[in-house]
Amino acid sequence: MTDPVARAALARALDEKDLLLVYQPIFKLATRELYGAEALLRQRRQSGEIREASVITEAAEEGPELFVLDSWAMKRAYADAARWHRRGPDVRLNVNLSAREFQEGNVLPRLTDLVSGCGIDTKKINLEITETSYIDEPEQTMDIIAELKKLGISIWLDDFGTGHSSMTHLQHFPVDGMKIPGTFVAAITTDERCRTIARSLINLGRELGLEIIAEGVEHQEQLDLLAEWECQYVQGFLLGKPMPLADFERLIG
Ligand code: G
Ligand code: MN
Repeated sequence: MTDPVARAALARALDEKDLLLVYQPIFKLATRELYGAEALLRQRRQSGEIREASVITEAAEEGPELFVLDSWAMKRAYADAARWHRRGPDVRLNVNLSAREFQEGNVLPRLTDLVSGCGIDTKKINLEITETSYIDEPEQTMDIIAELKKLGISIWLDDFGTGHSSMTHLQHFPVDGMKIPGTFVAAITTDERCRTIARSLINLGRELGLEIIAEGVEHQEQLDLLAEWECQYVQGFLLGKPMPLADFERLIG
């Protein structure tokens, strides 16, 4: 871990429990029905202000704290989603998991413990693996993914196409879905190349039989293009911002 200030902030956040999750809704594009929500980590400042937790997550990314942080977020998200499911609505839960979890950190027993501890229906969990780092040890990763899938959990590639080895990941790992990054979606109406890239990614995902969520949808014109390309699911400020748990629970009724 390189930055001592960030590391201290992380230790304090884990200690003082000033972390929280917010939920951003994900919709079926064709019908505008709710599909699910992505759990996103936020930090509550002493002033009460809530902000993105990127300083903390970046600090955690390199050290052992990552596993503590991931476990904290998963435990909280699974407990929340188990409560939604007990009330009836069919809402998917997307949670983020660092690719590093597949190389070290015993993700399998930790995850098994977490899911059995809260009674969530594992078929409603989408694990998003961030694409930003190369997944080393493909064989080990493959075994873990196979076990996770046996538990009923779906595996998604987050920010697909921004990593160094996206196609290799698709080749080796039996993933269930891909997320088209907001950075691509942001330019689909203004940049010809970006439009081609995003449309091709959606076609690629469809031909591989994957589910697809386009992220970062902010404008109606973007939504219209994604609909024309038959992208299944959408997430973004146009449709719903990340919101506190209570607000999301009101949304699902
Ligand atoms: O890559 P990942 O899905 O983990 O990141 C999601 C992040 O993007 C969240 O922190 C969320 O607040 C942010 N976000 C969600 N929707 C939008 C959007 O429509 N526009 C922008 N700029 N950011 C978004
Ligand atoms: Mn994500």
